[in-house]
Amino acid sequence: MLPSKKWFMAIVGAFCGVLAVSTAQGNLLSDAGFENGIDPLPGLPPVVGPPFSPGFWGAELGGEVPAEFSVTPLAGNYMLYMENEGGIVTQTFQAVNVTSYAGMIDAGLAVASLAAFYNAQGGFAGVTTAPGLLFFAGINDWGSPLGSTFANFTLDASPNTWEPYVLSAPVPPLTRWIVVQLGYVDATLPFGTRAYVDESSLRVIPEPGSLALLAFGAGTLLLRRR
Ligand SMILES: [Ca+2]
Ligand SMILES: [Ca+2]
Ligand SMILES: [Ca+2]
Repeated sequence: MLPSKKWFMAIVGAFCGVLAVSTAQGNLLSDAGFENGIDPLPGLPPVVGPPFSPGFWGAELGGEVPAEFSVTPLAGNYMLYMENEGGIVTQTFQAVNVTSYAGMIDAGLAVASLAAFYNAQGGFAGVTTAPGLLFFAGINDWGSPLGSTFANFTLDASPNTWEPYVLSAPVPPLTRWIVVQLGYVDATLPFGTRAYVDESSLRVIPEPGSLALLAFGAGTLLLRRR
């Protein structure tokens, strides 16, 4: 038997409601647009500790600058730059306390979504960027992550375009801290040149399966109340 129209509308309405709530989750990153104009940024040790310190960016070799080298910030007046630090990946980190999401995380229903825009002066060959998410149970746990996920992508050759990137991963249960990595692969970043990031965000959202379940539950509840 097909569900009635009333049923259908109740489910659709509940789903839209849950979806609206989940997508309205705030950006958990501080200085997400790199508008503080700090150059150079502090190093990584103040961020990853131990203990973790939230609320600011730490960079191996980078800072927040206005337009330069034919690259203009995607938004606002400043953007993050990084330079080859002589290792494998040049990294910029921020530690985020996600304790307020503990219920959803420990139930295995949370997804972390990192988004940012990348750009460079162009002409680099091969994989150029390495965004990442690292998950930790405690404030002193830098050496023992619960899990991590990294991804790579390659920029276009134009300094006039900002390439969007989204990295999503399930948040391991017991996670209380997420360290965000914005990175550039050093092999593709010639010494003395700069590559950029702007408009970053980290959101912790219900995973799609749990959204559907929630919507179904809410829809059922709505019907029962009638
Ligand atoms: Ca900016
Ligand atoms: Ca490095
Ligand atoms: Ca570009």
